[in-house]
Amino acid sequence: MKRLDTRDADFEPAFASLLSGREQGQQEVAGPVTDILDHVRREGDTALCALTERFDRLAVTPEKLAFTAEEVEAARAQVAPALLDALELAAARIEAFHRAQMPENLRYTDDAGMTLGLRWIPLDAAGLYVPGGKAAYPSSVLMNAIPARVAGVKRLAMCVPTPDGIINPLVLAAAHCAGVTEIYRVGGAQAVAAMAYGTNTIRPVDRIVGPGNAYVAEAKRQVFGHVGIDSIAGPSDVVVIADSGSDPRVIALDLLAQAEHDELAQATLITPDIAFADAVTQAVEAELKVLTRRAIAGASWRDNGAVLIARDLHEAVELANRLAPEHLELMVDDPEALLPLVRHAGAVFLGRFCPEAVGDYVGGPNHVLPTSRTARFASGLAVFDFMKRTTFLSGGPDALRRIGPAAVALADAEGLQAHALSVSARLDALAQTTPNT
Ligand code: HSO
Ligand code: ZN
Repeated sequence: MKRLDTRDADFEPAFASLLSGREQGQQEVAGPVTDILDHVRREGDTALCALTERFDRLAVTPEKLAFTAEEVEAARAQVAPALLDALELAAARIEAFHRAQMPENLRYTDDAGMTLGLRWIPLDAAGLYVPGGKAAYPSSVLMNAIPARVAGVKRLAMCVPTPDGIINPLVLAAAHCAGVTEIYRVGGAQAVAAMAYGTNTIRPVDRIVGPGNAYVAEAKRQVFGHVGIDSIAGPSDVVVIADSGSDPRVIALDLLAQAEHDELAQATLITPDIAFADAVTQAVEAELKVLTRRAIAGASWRDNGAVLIARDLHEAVELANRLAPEHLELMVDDPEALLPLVRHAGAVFLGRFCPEAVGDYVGGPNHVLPTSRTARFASGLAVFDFMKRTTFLSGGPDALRRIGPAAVALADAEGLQAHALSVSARLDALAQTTPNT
């Protein structure tokens, strides 16, 4: 854990090195991923089955790639009713928030007489990647699938690896809850290839979303352009701004909630109170003795944790803006007063009773958020990610007379004669007729 104080003479260089450590690193897997993509492109389902046998140790035929409705039902039956209720509550709240953000179409007529607008149109098909193994979060299935449904995407395909044939039943229950019916037991770069290029069994989609390991991330990068992708997720991070009005143990748990995600996760406390910083640091150490994921959380805190002492809460927010965190907690008396000062954060959690973990599961806003300081220019997953805009322009003779000559002038200047003529030929035809103004 790094501890820095803005009053120290060497604060700036130390903070700069903290910032640069939080930019996204890349693993070198481009070559093997290209091979896998080519293999699936050439051989379709045969490649998918062979690669699934190789990487997931699962012998499977093309007919068995998809989960049947019975298999999904059987998985649901294994899940405790209280957990199904929790999924339903989460799903309903996520759906409500995403419905509320649906964008409006635009249409207006300007003073030249042109009617202009844009229409939001859902994608035809989206693909959702769900990791297997330790990173398989049922909550992320909801967070990725529900915005697509709300946006109006007609077809949603989901791929999830089943190493040794094992699937987390809660992942299938979450898919069911989010209305996903097309689910394949395929993972890794081969799943991304199938969704991007299509096979006999898995029809291609238009955009692929969802987190994955380095191979999945690289595969998404390589298919980008052929299909759309979401942002590539780096390690999860949180910045907690807190003062001594909070219980140090509670703040320590907020930091550890991030740290327990993985060793690379970054948890940062910013506080104006040195004694409080000490108390939180002690509480973190105490909790690290008892948490079940203490090995992961401990490594994360040791290697990537930070405590920053600021002069006051305003300076604390300024530091948070420079960190551009994925999550920002404002654990102070008047968080609303700080909110307008926040410029770079994926999601902000206001008040002592609103920890990030609420937003991770049941708040409503998406928990797929910009990592690795990309909150400087990126936003969390939303219905917009499953929609695109088509603009339209409509104008009659009068409008063409008003704005057409400028188009001709610009076309001439660009040396594009057909462009100029396409407008001027119409203007010439209009000149033969009497204007109806
Ligand atoms: N904090 C993670 C989301 C998550 N937490 C899933 C628990 N499950 C990234 O925002
Ligand atoms: Zn989390």
